[in-house]
Amino acid sequence: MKDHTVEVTRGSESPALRFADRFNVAVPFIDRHVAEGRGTKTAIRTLDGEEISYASLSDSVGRCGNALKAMGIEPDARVLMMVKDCPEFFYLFWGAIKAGVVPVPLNTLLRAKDYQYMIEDSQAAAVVYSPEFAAEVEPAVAAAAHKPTDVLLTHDLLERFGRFDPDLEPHPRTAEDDAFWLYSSGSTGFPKGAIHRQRDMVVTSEFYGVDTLGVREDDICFSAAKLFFAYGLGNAMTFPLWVGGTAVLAAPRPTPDMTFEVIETFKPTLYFGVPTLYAAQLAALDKARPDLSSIRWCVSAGEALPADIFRRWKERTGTVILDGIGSTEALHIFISNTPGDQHPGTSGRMVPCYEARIVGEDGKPVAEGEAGTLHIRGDSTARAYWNKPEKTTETMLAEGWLSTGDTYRQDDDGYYVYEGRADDMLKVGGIWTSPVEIEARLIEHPKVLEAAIVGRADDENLIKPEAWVVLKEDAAGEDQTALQAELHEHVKQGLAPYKYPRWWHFVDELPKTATGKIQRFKLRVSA
Ligand code: 3UK
Repeated sequence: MKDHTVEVTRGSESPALRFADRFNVAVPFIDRHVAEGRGTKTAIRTLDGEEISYASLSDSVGRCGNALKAMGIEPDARVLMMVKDCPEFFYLFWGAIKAGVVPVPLNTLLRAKDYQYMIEDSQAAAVVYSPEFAAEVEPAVAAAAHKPTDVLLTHDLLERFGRFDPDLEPHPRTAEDDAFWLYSSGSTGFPKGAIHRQRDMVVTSEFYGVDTLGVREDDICFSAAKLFFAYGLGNAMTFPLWVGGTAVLAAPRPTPDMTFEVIETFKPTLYFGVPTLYAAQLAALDKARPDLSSIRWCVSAGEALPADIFRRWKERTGTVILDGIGSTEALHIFISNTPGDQHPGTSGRMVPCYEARIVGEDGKPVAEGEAGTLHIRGDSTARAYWNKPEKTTETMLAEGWLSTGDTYRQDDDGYYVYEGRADDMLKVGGIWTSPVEIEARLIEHPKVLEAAIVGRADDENLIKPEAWVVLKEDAAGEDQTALQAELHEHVKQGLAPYKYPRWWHFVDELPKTATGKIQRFKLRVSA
């Protein structure tokens, strides 16, 4: 087989991939299109009016890889990316991979102390960021005990481009070698770097992208979920690049107005959102009448899509939302509704190439129809968490199984039904939120003695943080409305903006176990 190629065999039952012995994944995703005659085709369009062809993309990727090499960044070293959705994200991500460097896209909504942790944990060789995030990135770099060799803005990296050759020999890799990391939040609130291999993006693009969703060369993909999120990375980067389609990138925060404007302007054929946004868009559709007719399929992931939103969306727009569950560790969606088979209120069925089992507390498969923890197996799952051997053992099980930490059951027709998280983490707007982290921030306030955060469903049936607060004695008599405003501001100042509690309760004490652990499940039921 020719170097850096992959063969796809689609039998009647088990589609299979075969990789060349020497395989750098930047070649089939980027360079292949020029070789296949797609050089002049548009790979990326942006809200700012940029149009990037496949030939230009391939050149910029090569230049960027050469720039990293010239900076002295060695193969296997990590480059942290706090980069907004823009073409430079593609150049840096793929340039790094082509040069054998490991890109690590980070959530751009985080705060300095989160970035400091990630700089130290990853021992990053370089940090590249968009100017919009300077106020959080710069103090993080200054405070970090580990000093990256290079810290630079995306446009500084670009300025260096002119000086570099677009031709870059792909660093020799195999399909099994590491390619990139994505940080995922854990129940302690400490992020864990999930290590993904060269083959993983090929697996998700073929089996979810092409096989399940039906992505094709004439598709225009728009993802409201940003590229730093494994969901957005697949939707707006790997899927269109795999088939030679077009990605539409928009940096601003995804609101109903922004997403409707992008859809009307760029006429995407595939649209990817999260349940919270679909709910907000539905509310906005009471007044606005955007033309959404370009869309062939809508996709939802990140948290469960309430059946009611599915129905109202279909009624209003005439398009169908395909809900599917994915994770950072699996890279993309592994159980899904499909164009030919939708069951609202369920996550659907297995994506080809993945297997699932539902196990009880004893680790053994439950009886048919019973709920338990979902384990999955497939070729795109992260091989380990960086530097977290215990978390790796807990999550990446024997024989390739991955524990999702989600509680699932199969209904009578075999569709997978989501029943919630096994632990206390909450998903807010599709993003993992640790109750412990919000509690810790609340406790920093001089008037707060103790705090507990639980998830509570709002009117749209979407989860938001709810706070139970025990005040210090001298604050106990104060006006609760004023206190609430003060604490709200305090949380918003210290944490990513989506993490503030939407409901507040001031109580005399919190329910605790004998060993002093807060019993959050008791607060969840008493709301
Ligand atoms: C939850 C869902 C019910 C579930 C993701 C698509 O969300 C993604 O990755 P994360 O690592 O979170 C994973 C966890 O989120 N979840 C995701 N989708 C659904 N729960 N229904 C759903 N449809 O708890 C899961 O374990 O942030 C989603 C593609 C790639 C992704 N990384």
